[in-house]
Amino acid sequence: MTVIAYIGIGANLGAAADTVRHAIRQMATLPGTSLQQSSALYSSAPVDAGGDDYVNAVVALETDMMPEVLLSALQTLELAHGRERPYRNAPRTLDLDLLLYADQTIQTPLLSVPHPRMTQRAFVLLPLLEIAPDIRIPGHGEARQYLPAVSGQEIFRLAE
Ligand code: PH2
Ligand code: MG
Ligand code: MG
Repeated sequence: MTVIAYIGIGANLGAAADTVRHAIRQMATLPGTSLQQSSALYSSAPVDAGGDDYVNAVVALETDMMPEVLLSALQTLELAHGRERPYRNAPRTLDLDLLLYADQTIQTPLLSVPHPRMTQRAFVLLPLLEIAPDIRIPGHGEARQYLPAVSGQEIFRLAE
């Protein structure tokens, strides 16, 4: 059995756009997984964080991996790109967040799905709605209804 999982990608250290593109290609080759959709790349100032502007994107993966297994595969990719965690929301070479896993709500010490802050962040909502305009967020209803609340967050779609 496969499910659709949405992954939020972020980077603001090093060659961020190249890293995001590379990570998308790598996710497409994870076991039991195919890349279903991929948003454009977007640029925005750090939200609740410091450092350079971020490059963000969202992809839809079709996968047979269980959520914890997928999370661990994403963390392995982060580490392969030199991810360090010196303090909360520190600038990062690569951040891969499991936003949505099918229509499931998951609450464990390791994993919170839907991602708790995803409705408050333009850098998640815009790329997500680009590839899934009608998506619903379990416990929150239609994702698109949260757009007006984030319209003050400046975000740019990068050229291909
Ligand atoms: N990620 C954060 C904190 N702030 N800001 C932007 N623009 N993009 C991000 O991906 C981001 C952030 C923590 O993961
Ligand atoms: Mg994040
Ligand atoms: Mg993260």
